[in-house]
Amino acid sequence: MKTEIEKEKLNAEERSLLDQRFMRRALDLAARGRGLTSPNPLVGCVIVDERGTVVGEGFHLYAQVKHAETIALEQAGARARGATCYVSLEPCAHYGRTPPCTDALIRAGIQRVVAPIVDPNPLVAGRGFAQLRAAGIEVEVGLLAREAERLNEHYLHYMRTRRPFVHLKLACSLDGKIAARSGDARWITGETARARAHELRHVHDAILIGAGTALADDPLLTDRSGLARHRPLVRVVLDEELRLDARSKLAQTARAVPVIVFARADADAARCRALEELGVEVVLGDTEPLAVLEELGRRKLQSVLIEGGSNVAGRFLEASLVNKATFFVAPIIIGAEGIPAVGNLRTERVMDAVRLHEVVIERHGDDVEVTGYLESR
Ligand code: AOF
Ligand code: ZN
Repeated sequence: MKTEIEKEKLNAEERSLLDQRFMRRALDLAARGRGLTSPNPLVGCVIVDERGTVVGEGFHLYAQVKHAETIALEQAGARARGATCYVSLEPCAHYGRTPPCTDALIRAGIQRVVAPIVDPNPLVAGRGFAQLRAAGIEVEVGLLAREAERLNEHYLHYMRTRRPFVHLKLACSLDGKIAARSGDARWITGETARARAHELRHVHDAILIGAGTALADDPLLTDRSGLARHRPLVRVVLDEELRLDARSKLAQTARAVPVIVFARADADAARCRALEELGVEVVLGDTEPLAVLEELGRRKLQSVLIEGGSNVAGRFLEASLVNKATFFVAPIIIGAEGIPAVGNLRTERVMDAVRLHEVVIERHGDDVEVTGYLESR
């Protein structure tokens, strides 16, 4: 026969397994908002009654305005009384586009709130949990925190730094070249890896390239994932000397999908006008990576996908402003005359090289995707 202590331990273990299951569900629900919530976070919510039955579920979509908690509470109705609320981010405590979720949870008679992380939004930042506790609700913070951090890495980084999260993506040969000597880069990787690259574009607010790449490839840089998105993918060109051609695909489509060009203050005024007439926004001034990111942050862009070329990749890496990197490596060898993936980083010793952490490796046909995180500012 089991002792009381053993029984209690078992109950606690069961409870923690259930907690994990429902929190995973909340995170999965939140992820359904991918591409559809920015500038707001991905949030999912599950309400579970005392018998362990799910009585309400919800996730946030920017266009629908309502927060995940409100949607789940509406579904639960009176069954929310005494229930546990699993939510993937600290509930909000402020009046924004909606009234505070904390008030709604308290009013509904929720007994316990389980959430992985604090919302760094200065309007919330711990106040949500504090209000719930003050109302006598049991609050547990920290379950699956790592997963919740990853899920909202763009939003969280932006809220903490007011700069977009930077993800560097490139496709290279086995010997680390992104193009042949002529500049030709079509196509380094196969179709599957390229489709995956569009999925990456889909989850970002902006995409950034250097003028060299813009001139060499004349890319369109649109999100062709085929999935709906809430905000247009803003296309950004780092173009010190304002070399972007008014006939380029980017300039010609600037009225349909925004294009921002960063150039030096002394850039040619006539070229500037020609681009602006096409709807391109030209920002003159500081073109250093940090200044560019701060400017994008002021426009509430929470994430930027850098797609090259070597110069831009090198400058952002050197400034420690890359948060995450994805290299698609194709089984081809271009040779020393090819264009290197990353410009000069002044690496003297191997131990000084930039290293990725928490690396994930995936295979797309014969191509390999290597993704990891970098130490950044
Ligand atoms: C969401 N969805 O499910 C939760 C959010 O402008 P508002 O009123 O929609 O407020 C946005 C803020 O609300 C957001 O930055 C975050 O701090 C908090 N929680 N937001 O969009 C949700 N729970
Ligand atoms: Zn809310």
